[in-house]
Amino acid sequence: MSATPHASSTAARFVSSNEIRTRFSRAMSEMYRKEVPQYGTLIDLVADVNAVALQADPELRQRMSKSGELERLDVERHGAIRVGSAEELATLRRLFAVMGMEPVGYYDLSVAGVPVHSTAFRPVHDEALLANPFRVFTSLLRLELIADEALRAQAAEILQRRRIFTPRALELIAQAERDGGLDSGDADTFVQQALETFRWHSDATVDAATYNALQKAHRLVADVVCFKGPHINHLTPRTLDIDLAQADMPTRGMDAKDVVEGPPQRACPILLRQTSFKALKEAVRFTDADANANADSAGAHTARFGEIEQRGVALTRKGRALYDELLGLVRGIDSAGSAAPDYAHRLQQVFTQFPDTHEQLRRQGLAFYRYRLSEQAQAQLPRGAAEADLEALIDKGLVQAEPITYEDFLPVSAAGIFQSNLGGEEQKQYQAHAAQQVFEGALGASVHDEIALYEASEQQSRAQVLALLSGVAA
Ligand code: OOG
Ligand code: NI
Repeated sequence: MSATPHASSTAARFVSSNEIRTRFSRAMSEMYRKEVPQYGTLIDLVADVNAVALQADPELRQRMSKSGELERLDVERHGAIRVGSAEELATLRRLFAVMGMEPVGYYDLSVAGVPVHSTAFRPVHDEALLANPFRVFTSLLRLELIADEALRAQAAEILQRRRIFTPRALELIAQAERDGGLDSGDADTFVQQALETFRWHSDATVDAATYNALQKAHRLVADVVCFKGPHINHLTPRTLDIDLAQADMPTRGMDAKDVVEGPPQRACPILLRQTSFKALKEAVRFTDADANANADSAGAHTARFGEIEQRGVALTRKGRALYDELLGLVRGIDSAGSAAPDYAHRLQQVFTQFPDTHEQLRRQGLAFYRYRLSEQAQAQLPRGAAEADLEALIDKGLVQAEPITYEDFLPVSAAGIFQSNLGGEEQKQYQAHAAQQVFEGALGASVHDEIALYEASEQQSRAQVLALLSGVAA
């Protein structure tokens, strides 16, 4: 792409995509706190838990302060939305691109009885993740999984009619694409306009009968189809102690989901652990509310909740295969999934088979690390003298390996979060089939392979360190 003279003369005035993402996530957080007051309570709880964790572990505080993480500890890590059509998904891709967020990963949730497939829009570069890691887990409804043909056609028709983006948001997306960015004023307008897409509307776009029929097909279908847009359904701050936060939720009046999703508590956290308070029942008004005052036209809908997460080291393909295998073993006991009464205990037991020191995780090629020169090496850089053997350099204390944080999601966990928040007990069964190409066709782009991103990060840091030590790089 060659920049037009116009674009290059205005480029200096553009704010960075990191800045737009930061403004957007802040605005989203404020909106959601107003919409769902219990989410504000969750934020307070997390702040208290994090303060306790930092106080108990001065080393952790120091490490986080040094890396710049402490400052951003209280910015939300992710949110989630669900859309209904290819066109909506493709436009979201363009909207998120303005904020430096690209589709990463493909998640097939039909395997877990949820008729969607998903990706996460997120920053992909290390500096951008550090600047603001905000990402949005985005699901596309799979209408083809609705068995009733007439209902499926009706849902498609309702979705075709709605417009989830404001005209001004669309203009600003096109402008950013054309010029290569937005200036500060336009960025503010963009954030404000983009926010409209994710706002809650208690007025449904359908009558009570239609809502009920779609709800019967799957509660998620009703959630996606019956409203003006893809309301943000949760936001997720980061906690430093998810078990403590989970235990505290009921004491603050929150109905916590039964189990923490993901791996068990460990000395070296891996991947992602998550839990949530269950979605609240909210009043909604159907289009026939007046005409039909005493029917169930003044209804209730369950969709919006609050979640917390704790992230650990990213796993290699080998590590991930071991994780999936062990998780499958625990969930397979009595085919109970996470519903078995002693689930947490069993999880802990089975995961004793997953090495739990960074040394082992790294040497066995189970997890990803970022290599850097140690302070000792920086002080007396032994250039030219180094061997290319990274392990020897680590043993000598010249190179340090830091865990690379997992920035993505887990399909089984995501399904657990969905299920506990749909407000129903019924389990649907779908013929599981991943359809990444279909999803990418709808998206209008391919998704990044998340593991390849971590591989590249690790590889780059390794090459950099070796180059520095052998005097190749300045
Ligand atoms: C998304 C649920 C998945 C996560 O953190 O795994 C998710 C949804 O409920 O729309 O956000
Ligand atoms: Ni989530």
